[in-house]
Amino acid sequence: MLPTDKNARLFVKSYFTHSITEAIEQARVEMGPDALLLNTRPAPPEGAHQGEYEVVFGLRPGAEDGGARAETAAVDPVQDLRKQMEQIREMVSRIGAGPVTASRPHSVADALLNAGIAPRLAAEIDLAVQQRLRNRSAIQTGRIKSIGDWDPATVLQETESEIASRFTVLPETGRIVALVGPPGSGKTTALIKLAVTQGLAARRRVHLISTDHYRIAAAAQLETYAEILGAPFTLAETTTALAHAIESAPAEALVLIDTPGYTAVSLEESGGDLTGFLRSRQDIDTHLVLTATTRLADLRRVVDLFQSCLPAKLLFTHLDETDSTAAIFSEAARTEKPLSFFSTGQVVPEDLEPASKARVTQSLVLELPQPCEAVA
Ligand SMILES: Nc1nc2c(ncn2[C@@H]2O[C@H](COP(=O)(O)OP(=O)(O)OP(=O)(O)O)[C@@H](O)[C@H]2O)c(=O)[nH]1
Ligand SMILES: [Mg+2]
Repeated sequence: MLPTDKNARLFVKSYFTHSITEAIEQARVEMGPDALLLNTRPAPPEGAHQGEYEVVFGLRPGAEDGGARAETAAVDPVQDLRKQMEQIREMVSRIGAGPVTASRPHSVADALLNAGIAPRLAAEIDLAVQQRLRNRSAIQTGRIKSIGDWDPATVLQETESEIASRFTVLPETGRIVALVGPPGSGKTTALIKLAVTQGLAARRRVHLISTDHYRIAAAAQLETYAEILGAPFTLAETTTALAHAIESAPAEALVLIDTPGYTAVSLEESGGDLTGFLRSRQDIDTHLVLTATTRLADLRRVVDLFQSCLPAKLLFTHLDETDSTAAIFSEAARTEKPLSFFSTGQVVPEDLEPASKARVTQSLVLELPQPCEAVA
């Protein structure tokens, strides 16, 4: 027997699943085609081990047998059901009789999940988009329109606005900048690009510092660039030398600090001094350099690892190698750190652009397959 919500006069049951589509399939099998989808929300902590979503379904008493009993009831069952649906209005949508396929998203959340956005974030955006549509219909018509009645363009527009509201961009640098990040993420290349675009192109003096004394070639790479740019270069082997190099740069100069690529192991073994230094120097604008092609779970791990440096911003590279901005958006939203610059290739200095909301949201919205079906 299903639990009953006496006020709504519905049997109510929550499904904890990894996708809303999965919950709909389960509810159709267990509760039959008359089950009503009442609500979706991120699963509370006690249910989260079963799935990221709590999807709530309701079933009118007597409808468990597929509605056969409802047709013979004394009260007009259709009218009764309509009344209840009016009461809970926009939250209620009926599960269609057609087959549910995994490739056909049934909610904004499913579409965002398909696009690669973190599950909890996708569910939160879904709820926020529903709220936006409720507000919109209340303002426009004085009544709340069922969410399934909205045209796809409006749903898409509200989804894009909601995505844009969940992250920030700050495409600028402080006077003293450090780039940190995992090996090969593009720190040195981005540093040179910044030296040109933020320094020399703005007729500003630039001072380059490398702290990568572990690999001769790494420091030599930066030193060569410094020579080409006509900028002073210092190899700082200790944090004391680093502090001295920063202090000895001219007061108006843009100081750019390159760091070694750290893994979890090397960061623990040899990165402690540098991370402690960066943490203690709030006047240093530290950007965490990340590859846009990294799998979301790995990206999250790297971001958490480099939290020891207290980075102020995220700088993404390799945007030329992926059409997806889902990982960029997911981490920018999760960490609430602004996006600073995007590296879009190997060419110095051209392949660097200021981070923009449009670049992130437009790619994401393009990935939403059938927004018209998103809130069916
Ligand atoms: N396609 C592409 N390649 C890039 C981008 N940024 C950097 N690269 C390339 O990636 C490689 C590594 O770049 P580096 O700047 O040396 O990376 P790093 O983070 O300094 O590397 P380590 O110092 O070894 O940790 C080089 O071949 C770069 O040309 C980018 O945005 N797109
Ligand atoms: Mg490097």
